[in-house]
Amino acid sequence: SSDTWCYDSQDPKCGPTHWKEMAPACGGPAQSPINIDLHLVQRDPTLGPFIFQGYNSAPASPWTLENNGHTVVLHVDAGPQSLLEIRGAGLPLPAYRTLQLHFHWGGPGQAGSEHSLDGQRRPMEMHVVHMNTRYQSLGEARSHPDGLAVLAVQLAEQDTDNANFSTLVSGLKNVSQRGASVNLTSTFPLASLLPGTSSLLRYYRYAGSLTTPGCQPAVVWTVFEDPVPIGRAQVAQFQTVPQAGLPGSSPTPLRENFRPQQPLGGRRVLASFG
Ligand code: 1SD
Ligand code: ZN
Repeated sequence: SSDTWCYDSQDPKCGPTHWKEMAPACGGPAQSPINIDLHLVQRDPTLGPFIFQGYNSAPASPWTLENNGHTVVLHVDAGPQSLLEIRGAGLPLPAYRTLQLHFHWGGPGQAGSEHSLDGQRRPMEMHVVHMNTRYQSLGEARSHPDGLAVLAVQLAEQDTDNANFSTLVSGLKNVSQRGASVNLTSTFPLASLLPGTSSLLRYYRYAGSLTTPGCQPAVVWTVFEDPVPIGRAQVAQFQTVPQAGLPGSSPTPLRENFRPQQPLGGRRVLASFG
């Protein structure tokens, strides 16, 4: 694809302040990401536990990792027969099918999460993207406020590697071109990348948008309270993934691929606990 947008706020043409010129919704209401001010969140006792379907088993064949020039995407969707779904947790009916997960990160010594809790940014954030099963396509889902559900997981840096990310991180060296994709060398359950799947999992909930153009206000956001650890060296591996480079030019690393935080406006952020 030939996307015309970028994350570089210094760029006179493609940076986040220009996104609304290409995609008007980026300048509209209910945008993401946001800071979650813990003093302003409201406990909602109707926000029950998630039901994770298929998250505890490894898939029959390995998933595919892709460099799309803006992030690395792990495609986990096996089509309408997919057994990966989420429901419950106050999500609109009937259920949401898991499509892909991808990451946002910073640069050396710089936090790259999109959401923050009381202003605390983390080194990385993982998004697990789901589509409401009542819609036939991603395009259709993007035009409805209940079209997508994204689970946002804060990744916290630790000294030692998190073995649950090893397969994915070792795939990064094989997606060194924009558009490159590779099958991972082994399988693992999606639950191994989450802060948990128990009924005690704490989360925040608000209505927002895609954090990339077209920025459609189509996302039921879940931000988990607990981070998942990732190794310092693993974070550094993400920061070596090359960005969209023109053939023949030396590629620059893809870094700081997070959108600036957006105004909350009149929105409420709900908490499943408290
Ligand atoms: O940035 C992603 C984008 O790549 C795509 O996955 C989209 C869903 O169609 O979601 C956004 S995000 O809001 O999850 N960052
Ligand atoms: Zn994202």
